[in-house]
Amino acid sequence: MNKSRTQVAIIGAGPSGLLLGQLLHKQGISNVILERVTGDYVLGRIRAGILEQGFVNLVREAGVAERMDQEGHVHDGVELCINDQRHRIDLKKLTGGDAVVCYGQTEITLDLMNARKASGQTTVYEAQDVQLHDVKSEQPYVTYTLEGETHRLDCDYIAGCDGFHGVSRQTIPAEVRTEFERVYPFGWLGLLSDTPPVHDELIYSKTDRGFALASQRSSTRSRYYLQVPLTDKVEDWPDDAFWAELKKRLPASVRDKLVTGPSIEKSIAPLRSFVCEPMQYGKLFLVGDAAHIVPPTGAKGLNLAASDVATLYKVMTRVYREGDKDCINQYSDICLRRVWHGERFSWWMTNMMHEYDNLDVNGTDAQTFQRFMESELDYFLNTENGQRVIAEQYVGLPFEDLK
Ligand code: RFL
Ligand code: PHB
Repeated sequence: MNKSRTQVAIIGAGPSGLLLGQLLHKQGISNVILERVTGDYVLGRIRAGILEQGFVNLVREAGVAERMDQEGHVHDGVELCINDQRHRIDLKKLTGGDAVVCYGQTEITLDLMNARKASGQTTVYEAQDVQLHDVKSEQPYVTYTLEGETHRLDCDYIAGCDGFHGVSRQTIPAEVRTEFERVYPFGWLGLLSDTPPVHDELIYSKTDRGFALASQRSSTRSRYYLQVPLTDKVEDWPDDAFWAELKKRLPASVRDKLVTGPSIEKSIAPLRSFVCEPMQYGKLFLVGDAAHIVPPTGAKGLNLAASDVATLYKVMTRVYREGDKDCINQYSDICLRRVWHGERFSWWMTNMMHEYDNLDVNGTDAQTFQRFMESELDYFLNTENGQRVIAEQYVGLPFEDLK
């Protein structure tokens, strides 16, 4: 058995694991990342595009912001379009100066990977059968297999940054965990293409045919989504069919500006709200998608991961700098407070913006539910107070400090 030691073992080299690793490294806290797949595979997953200010600040603190600051686009506003009626939420004006940055998760991940390589820290890609041991004891450790050989990594703490399907959450005994879940009766079909975006800001569009989102990665790369039934497969949606349906769901005033082209990536993501409580058990901390999932409608997933990272980074810094281990107990409560705000906002946005067919929704028949949502939209889009509530949450609530 090959043995090694580090202060913090990080499971998963997604944005949570890589950002945490970089921040800890800056504080002189050693860490090793164990990742199940290859770096290229991680970079091939097309996901988030919208970063809150809190996320941006954290990337700057990690010293990895150069390209994001150069190439990211600041968006001062966002559009919600309801049956062809466009409403622009002026994020900057309504929040007193906040905005969001459009810069893809793929690019952030690449920047973090490069910074980690340059700093000489260890990342083990293709680590198989990762298992967490003795997480309730003073000597936790992780085992894994690499190229057929078993390895043991001893550590002080373990950060479970291994996403929704990872092993870390399962390590917390079922009787200690409470899981909250809502699975939605539809998915999002996403398409990435090297075509100029149809509009300079994001458009979330609700129509009788279903929801659509016009997003982007740069002035030459677009990302679009369509609400689709869960039974649909990517093969059911050749590019031409995607573009034709998207056109029908975009507001008439931008529809004709849509530039189409071959897809670079196309995939269907199911929509889910999920929270695991608590987020800490002994020496194990759950971070990001390992502990919680939101439907993408509010653009909150990656941003909630960032607030967990910020909290764990502060906890670890205090533990190693000041020897104060009591602050560990604050981790779960601080994270969960912000997580539930993000969960509620994403659930609410999803309810308001999607078509629910004839399914029974939250115990209400679809027709009645539809009226409730129309009334919500009428109030929140046509009053300044309502728009401010959306704006404040879209740009992200503040990060909470340790006591
Ligand atoms: P990740 O990105 O899932 O990374 C987890 C990593 O752990 C590895 N892993 C393991 N490693 C070792 N051993 C094991 N047993 C392992 N099991 C898993 C995995 O290979 C992976 O590399 O979680 P992380 O780092 O917490 O990051 C979370 C974000 O990826 C996620 O919240 C966002 O992408 C969600 N999301 C969005 N978030 C936003 O803030 N803004 C957005 O605009 C936004 N758009 C989206 C999204 C997610 C989407 N999909 C496909 C789910 C749009 C979409 C379509
Ligand atoms: C994206 O660009 O991928 C994106 C943007 C906003 C969302 C979800 C996804 O709400």
